[in-house]
Amino acid sequence: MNENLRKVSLIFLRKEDEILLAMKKRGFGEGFLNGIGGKQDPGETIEQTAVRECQEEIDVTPKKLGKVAVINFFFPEKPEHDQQCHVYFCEEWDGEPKETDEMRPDWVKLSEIPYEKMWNDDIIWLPKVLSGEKIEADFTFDKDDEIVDYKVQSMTIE
Ligand code: 8OG
Repeated sequence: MNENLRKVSLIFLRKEDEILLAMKKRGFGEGFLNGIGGKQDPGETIEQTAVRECQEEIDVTPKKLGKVAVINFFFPEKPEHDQQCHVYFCEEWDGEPKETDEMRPDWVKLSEIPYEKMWNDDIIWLPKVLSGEKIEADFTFDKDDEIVDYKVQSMTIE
């Protein structure tokens, strides 16, 4: 695991055959549908980041998180975007997902996930974790955010 990368969190709420995706209204990934998350603040564990971001972005407090992936994103031409994303599924939470200035959440059927509206790496790894696999992955992007190289393997840590 690369300990030097900035860490970000990503949570997908799940219920029955649906997953919560949200349209990012501003910032990195604007316009994409995604789970809920963001950058780790100093002094936080990455799980604390995951909970705080969920509270801030959709007004929901996760009660239990299950880590399903750790993904390193590399942008050799924009190294300031390099980050390590810790991905969680959550099936128990307090509150109802609400739209905020950052995110517009919506429940989506697992069989109808609109990968064309998501980051272009998601179609490679998200189906694997949705089918129960835990993974570690590296993705490298070019200056136009196209994937130039990637590796996905079963999670060996945690
Ligand atoms: O705080 P900030 O807006 O930078 O957070 C970015 C969010 O986007 C964070 O939850 C991590 C997530 N994210 C990336 N890259 C990718 C990606 O390639 N796929 C998905 N699904 N999420 C990503 O930073």
